[in-house]
Amino acid sequence: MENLKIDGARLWDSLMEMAQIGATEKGGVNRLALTDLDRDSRDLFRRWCEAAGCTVSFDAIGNMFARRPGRNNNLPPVMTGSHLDSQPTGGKFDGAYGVLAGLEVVRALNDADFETEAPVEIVVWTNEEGSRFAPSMIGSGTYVGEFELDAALAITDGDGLTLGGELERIGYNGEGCGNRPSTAYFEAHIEQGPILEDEEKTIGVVSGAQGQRWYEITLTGRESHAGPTPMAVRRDALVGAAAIVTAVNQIGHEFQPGACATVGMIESSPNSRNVIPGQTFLTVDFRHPSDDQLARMNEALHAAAETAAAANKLELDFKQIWNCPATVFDAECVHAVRKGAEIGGYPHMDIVSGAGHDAVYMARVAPTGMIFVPCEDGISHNEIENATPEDIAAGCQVLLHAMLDRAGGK
Ligand code: HGY
Ligand code: MN
Ligand code: MN
Repeated sequence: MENLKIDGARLWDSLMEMAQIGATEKGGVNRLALTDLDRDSRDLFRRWCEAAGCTVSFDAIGNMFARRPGRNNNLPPVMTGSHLDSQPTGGKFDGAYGVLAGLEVVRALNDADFETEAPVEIVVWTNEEGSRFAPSMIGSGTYVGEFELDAALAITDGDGLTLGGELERIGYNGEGCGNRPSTAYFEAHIEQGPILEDEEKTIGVVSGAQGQRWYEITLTGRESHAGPTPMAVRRDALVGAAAIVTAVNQIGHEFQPGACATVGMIESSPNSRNVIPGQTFLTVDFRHPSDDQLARMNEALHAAAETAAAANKLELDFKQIWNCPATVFDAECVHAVRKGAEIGGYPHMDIVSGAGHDAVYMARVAPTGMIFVPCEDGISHNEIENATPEDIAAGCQVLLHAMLDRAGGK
């Protein structure tokens, strides 16, 4: 079993071919969830899986499952996967790597005519990024019961299109959704941060992921003329939003070590240069390895928003739209990943994921582990995101070992 080898060149070629779908000028991808490009990437993945002898199905939230039979198909499958949707200015590797590493494992097992004891499944999770439809990880979250299916299907994008309607439009609305027993779930992913590169490690043995909370804040003041309206009587919604943006950054620094705090989106209306903004909308993304600290950051944000609204005579609508607590992965799966790195002779280290992943939700219903590989300068969610063929291959080799450790066979 330990002599089985993945084909790094084949994996790299598949990644580069997948990256053509939604390719951007700067070398990244723009493949938002449930767009025609997402459909095209799913179609390509499906063709490749069927050519590799898998049967492909998809559930009511569009999660795809490519199944390779084992010797005993009554056993729950060993699953691996990630996502094909990207950020609007995303990279070639975020998500697609985990999906295509899973396909490469299947291709390598086929080459070796190796029959696993338990069946193997590769998963493509719907809307992991949470960019077009918020929050993140809706496909895996619905699969494990964190989100109610009808509520998830009713989520709308910025143009008012529903997730369910878009799923039907691209033809990936299947039947049923719910976690089936799984022997184990592994996900390969680029680290999306600088630690592995700084520490000169090839493999990150991921022990878990930090917690995260998402907010939507709307401030309503009064539009009025930028000229005749005296400063003292203004109700300027953008001044209030600016105070909150500053407060978010201060909270991020205050709750070190560990906190991350980001205002990713801000909209101001009517957005005309000589009209005092009457309404602003902003999003906040908080992260921390400790749920207690996240709760305290939440209180600090609430207080800062109230103060900013009062100081500018604004109405405040403050919504926490998502709370995903910190996750610890299954010790046996973490050990299987570490063992895989040792078998491959790859320098490795334990690491906690700064990003959210579908593995975070799968950890609620199955023994789960993750494998990280470095990305150049730790940059991700950016079109210049890059990784080396050698690291990409190493992570996939470790994935193969870890999956076989759980799936058995010969
Ligand atoms: O936001 C995240 O951590 C992930 O990239 N969706
Ligand atoms: Mn990802
Ligand atoms: Mn991402």
